[in-house]
Amino acid sequence: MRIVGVDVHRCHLPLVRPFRTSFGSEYVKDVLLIEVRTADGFVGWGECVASPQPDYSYEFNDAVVLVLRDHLVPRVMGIDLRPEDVAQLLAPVRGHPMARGALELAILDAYLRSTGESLASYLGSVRSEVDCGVSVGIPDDDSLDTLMAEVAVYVDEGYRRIKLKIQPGWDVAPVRAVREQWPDMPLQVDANQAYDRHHLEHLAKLDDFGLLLIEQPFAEDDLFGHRLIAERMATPVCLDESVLSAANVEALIDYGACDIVNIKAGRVGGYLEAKAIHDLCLGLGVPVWCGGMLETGVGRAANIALASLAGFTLPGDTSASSRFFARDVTEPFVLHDGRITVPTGPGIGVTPIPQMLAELTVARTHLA
Ligand code: NPG
Repeated sequence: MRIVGVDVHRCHLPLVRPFRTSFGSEYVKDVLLIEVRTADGFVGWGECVASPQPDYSYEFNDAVVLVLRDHLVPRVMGIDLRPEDVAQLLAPVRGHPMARGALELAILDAYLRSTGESLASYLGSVRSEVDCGVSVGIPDDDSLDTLMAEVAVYVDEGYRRIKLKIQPGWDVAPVRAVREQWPDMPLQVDANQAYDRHHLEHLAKLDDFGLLLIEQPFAEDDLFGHRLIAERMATPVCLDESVLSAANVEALIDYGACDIVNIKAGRVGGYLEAKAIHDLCLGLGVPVWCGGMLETGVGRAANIALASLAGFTLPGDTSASSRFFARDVTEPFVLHDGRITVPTGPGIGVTPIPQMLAELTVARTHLA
C-alpha cells in the first residue's frame, strides 16, 4: 500500500458540560483528525489525542501539525508499506507519540479498508461489546451537590464504573459521598499527577472506600513515589501518564510501581504499541483497561476495538458519545445496558459524516 495524500482537519466540538481535571478545564474539544489517501483509492482516518495546550502532556496540536508535516509524514509518503512498518519508519524521530499514533491509525484504517477486515478483528478481539465506565470531572463550582447530581445521571444511564477526578482539596470528601450513595458501584479515582510523596498518608485514607484503583497520583517520572504508594496502600496503583511503551511498562511492573495499566493507544504511539502493552500485561496477569481522551467517534471507534481484547478486564473510559458531545463527526456511539457494541465494519468501522465534518472543521491543512 502506498500513501499519496495526507490532510489534517482541525475540529471544534463543544462539550455538553465543562470537563475539569487537576490540570485545567475544557469547554470545547479541539481535535486533529488525520485523513490519508492511498494510491489505490482508499481513505483512512486517525485521531490525535493531543490537546491545544501542553498541559496533560508536552504534545499540543500546533506542534503535532508541524512534526507531522516536517518529520513524520515525509517518512511514509509514496513507499510501499504495511501498518506494521510505520513505527520503524518513524523511529528516527524522537518522542511525539500522539502525532505518530494518529498517523499510524489513519494508515491502519486505510489498510484494513483495503483488506476488508475490522480493526477489532485485526487486533485480536474476543468480545462483541465492551463494559463502559465514565470519567467524572471536578465540578466547576467545587460543589459536592453538583458532583452527586452528575454521578446520578451516569448511574441512571447504566455506566458500569465511575471514575472521579481528584486533586488536593478534592479527594476524600467526594469519594466518601459517592461511596455512601452507591455502595456497590465499581469506583476509582484519577489524580493526573496532582500529588507528591508528602501526600502519601493522606491518600492512604482512600483505602477505606473499596476503590478499584488509584490512578497516577504522582508526577509521571516519580517511579519511586509510585512504588512507595503501591507498598503503602491496599488500593491498587494504576499508571497512565508514566506509561510510554511495552518496554517501560515491563519495568514499571517489575519495579513494583504499577499494579494496573491504563492503556491509551493515542498516547503510547498507536494501537500496535497498545496491543503490545496489552499482550505483555496479559502474560504477566496484570489487569488493563482502555483510557479515553474525549475522543470523537473516530478515536472512540478504535478504542472500543482495542477494549475488546482479552486482557481488558476492567471497564474503560469508553463512554457513549453523548457523555461529551451533542454533535459528533461520526454516527454517535450509544450505551446499551452499560455496554457499547464493537464496530465490525472494515477498518475502524466508522467514517466522518461529510456534513458534520464540514460544520465542525475550523481549519484544514494539506500536508502532502
Ligand atoms: O472518557 O474520554 C474520556 C475521558 C477520560 O478522564 C479521562 N481522560 O486523564 O485520563 C485522563 C483524562 C484526559 C482527558 C486526559 C483529556 C487528557 C486529555
